[in-house]
Amino acid sequence: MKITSAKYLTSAVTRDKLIIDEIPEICFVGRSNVGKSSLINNLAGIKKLAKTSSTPGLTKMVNYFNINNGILRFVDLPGYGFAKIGKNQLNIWASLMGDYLTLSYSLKMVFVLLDIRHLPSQLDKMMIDFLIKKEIPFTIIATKSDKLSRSAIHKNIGDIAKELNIRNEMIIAHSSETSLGKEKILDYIGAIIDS
Ligand SMILES: Nc1nc2c(ncn2[C@@H]2O[C@H](COP(=O)(O)OP(=O)(O)OP(=O)(O)O)[C@@H](O)[C@H]2O)c(=O)[nH]1
Ligand SMILES: [Mg+2]
Repeated sequence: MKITSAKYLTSAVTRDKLIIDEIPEICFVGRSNVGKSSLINNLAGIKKLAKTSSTPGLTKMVNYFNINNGILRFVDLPGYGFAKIGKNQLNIWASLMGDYLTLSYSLKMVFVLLDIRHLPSQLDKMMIDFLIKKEIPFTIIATKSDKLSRSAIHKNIGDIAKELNIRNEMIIAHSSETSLGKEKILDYIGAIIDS
């Protein structure tokens, strides 16, 4: 698919502010700093649509973006594994995330982002287990692929797949710097919302 327009819609910090309607949603999860907001900007072709930062923990809310005049929404979820947040904040994060993932019935796909240079962490695995348990469809996006050579990309995808017990084809390599994988992800999203 082609993204012809992308606009920030709104943010939710509490459960009652979540959007519950029939518009298809694609959401992006992963640890802080993994590149969720950068991926959204890269797919939309707009540099500052979602705020990015080299300081982890920037996205604290559920941020909604209207794609192609309302036929689809992208949802940027707050990152996990940010060391500096307290237990209280962690609980708030977990309950907002749980509410979003269980209440959004028009959620079509969760993109779970992993840094291609590292094996999935305990928190990544917990997130994936949660999605499997709730039968929420997900696909892995291996981010920051510009940091590796082509052969290393291939090798690391194999290692991540093995660690998660999934097929290599369930992982898409991406780079927000070079746009590697961008068209593949957009075509994939197109197929998801058409089906
Ligand atoms: N080299 C490279 N850097 C990237 C890529 N994607 C993101 N980054 C950098 O990684 C940092 C974090 O990116 P964000 O997109 O803000 O990450 P996030 O997952 O939204 O982080 P939180 O909002 O804190 O959860 C920024 O400094 C980005 O420039 C990529 O594909 N390649
Ligand atoms: Mg972000």
